[in-house]
Amino acid sequence: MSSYSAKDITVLEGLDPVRKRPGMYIGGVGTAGLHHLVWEILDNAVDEAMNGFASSILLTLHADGSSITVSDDGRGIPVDKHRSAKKSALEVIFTVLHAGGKFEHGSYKTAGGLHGVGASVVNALSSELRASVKRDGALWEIGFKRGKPTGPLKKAGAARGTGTAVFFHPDPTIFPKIEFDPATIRERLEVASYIHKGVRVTFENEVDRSKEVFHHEEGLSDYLKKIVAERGAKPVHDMPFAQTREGDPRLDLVLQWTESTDEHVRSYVNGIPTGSGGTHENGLRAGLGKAVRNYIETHALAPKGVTLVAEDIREGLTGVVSIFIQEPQFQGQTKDRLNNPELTSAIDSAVRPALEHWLNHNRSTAEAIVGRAILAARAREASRAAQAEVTRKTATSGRLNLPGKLSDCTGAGREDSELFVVEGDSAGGSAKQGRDRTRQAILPLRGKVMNTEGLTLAKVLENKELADLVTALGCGVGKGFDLGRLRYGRIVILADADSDGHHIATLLLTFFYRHIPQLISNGRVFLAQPPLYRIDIGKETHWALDDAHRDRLLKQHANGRSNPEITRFKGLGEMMPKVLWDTTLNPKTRRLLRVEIPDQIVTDRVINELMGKDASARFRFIMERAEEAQELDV
Ligand code: 28G
Repeated sequence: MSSYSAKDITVLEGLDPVRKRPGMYIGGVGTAGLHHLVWEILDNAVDEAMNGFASSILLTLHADGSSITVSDDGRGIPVDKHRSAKKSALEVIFTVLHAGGKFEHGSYKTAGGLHGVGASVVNALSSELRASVKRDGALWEIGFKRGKPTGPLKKAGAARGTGTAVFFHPDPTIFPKIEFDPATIRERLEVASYIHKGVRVTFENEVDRSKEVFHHEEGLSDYLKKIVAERGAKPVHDMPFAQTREGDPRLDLVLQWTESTDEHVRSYVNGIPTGSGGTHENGLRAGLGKAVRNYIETHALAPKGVTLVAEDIREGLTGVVSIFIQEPQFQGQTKDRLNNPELTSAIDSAVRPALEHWLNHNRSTAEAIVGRAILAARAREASRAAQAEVTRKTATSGRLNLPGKLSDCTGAGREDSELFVVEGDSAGGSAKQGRDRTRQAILPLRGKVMNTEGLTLAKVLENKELADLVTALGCGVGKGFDLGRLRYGRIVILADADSDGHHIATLLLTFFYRHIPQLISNGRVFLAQPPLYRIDIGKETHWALDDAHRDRLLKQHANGRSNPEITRFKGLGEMMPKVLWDTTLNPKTRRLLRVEIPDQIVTDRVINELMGKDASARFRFIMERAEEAQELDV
């Protein structure tokens, strides 16, 4: 028996473990896991560009919406035979799992934690994958099915230039739903073109036959311009602060203060968005705060009568920070928060002196920034006084202040209680009679809900329906939001199953998303699913959510003896309270959809773009994203 150490076993492995436990490698087999496959292949192409060997990357989403080709014009994966193995380097890269081994020394991996094992993981989880390489004047090809080669590496002809192309189709026996999201892919490609300046990144979408090229010579500075313009924010100084630092951590940072009242800094680690921040963002905030404070102190600019808090200094701040590190540790449910403790002080001490130096050399800009912070502090003090006044009024009049049309629940603690926001009085009536009054409250909306996209909070609250909703919720809005004061555990939107109902649901969701996003991110907003059809077959009754569901039920339950009787509900209002309870309200039998925001930036853009367009497209967008929560038993 030959002797080998444990190290040899763990370094090289076949792909069976990947197929057995895909979640260990890509986080799960849902939508996020599916897209992880794309990022892994894309990252390899980006690495080749980052190391200076490729200048163009092309990603094609094929017409089926479920297969992808990525190509780059880099050196091409080596095709020569491995010394020890009988396989080519190319085949090794796609069939051997490099478990935890440091793959390529001296160059950063862009992937979050896979260390270049990406290609083999994608191959293992693909029903089909084809790799082709142009190198040394020839085109080389090899194909795989579920990670196993379907034949040897073959020379397929002559070729000019060099590069790698990878086609793959995820395995339907592993992924329950294989449908790539063009908006998500597009966003990732665009961001890559900013983070890796000069690289030409093309997105070819064969589903809608569109094509976009992303190419930015100025990198993050171009990205910042775009974000500032997109948000309609007015800068308070012309030249943004820009800092680049090579080494470990490699840092790329741009900052600009604007008149906007919120703070908007996007962060990336090894090209991966960290939407929930983490230690790098903490370091940035610390360094930035100290730099501005030092400047204020050195130049005796401290205001009288107010004290600046950290948030005042960052109000209106818009920026992008991209770092590259060797061993990123991601945490959180969606793995979008960085948790490398050493990064906080590393970023802090890199940013502070550079920003302080910049402030001291751009005195008028520095004064504009300080002036902006002082203004923020004064506004904060003024609004706190106003808020205190409102709170006092609410406290003295107590529940009398609740909207008259709210049918509140009578018992149950907050976590067990639910607020159903219902369109129209007659639907509200059915819901009021059908509900469990101890734990379910009903708020009927009478007038039309307004489209709040792009409106200020003050304008929004002029709308009676939304103002009533805010009062019923109790948690406040905008900066005055306080989850602790929320009066219900869940907020459920109950709208008709038709296109008008979808429209209203979308308007309500836009309001939540833009003005009380914390309710969504805390997982408290849901969509009820009232049936659209009642189907009676013999003694059995079934409920269908939509046309497709109706057709499926008819097929499933057709028995040849009795003719199915189908009733289409015109609206919730004509549903008997008992029926509404059985199908939609009863926690034991209903199914709620939890509204989620998997990707803040993509959601932001799509809501913004779709708000001017037809409601059904918007509703589809939201439903597609809500679907994943269907399994949750709520
Ligand atoms: C199109 C989709 C994704 C890639 C390359 C190029 C090389 C490479 C890739 O080598 C193996 C291990 C360390 C050298 C490297 C070519 C050196 C010389 C490469 C990609 C060999 C990996 N010539 N391009 N891998 N290394 N593009 N795009 O995957 O020792 S992967």
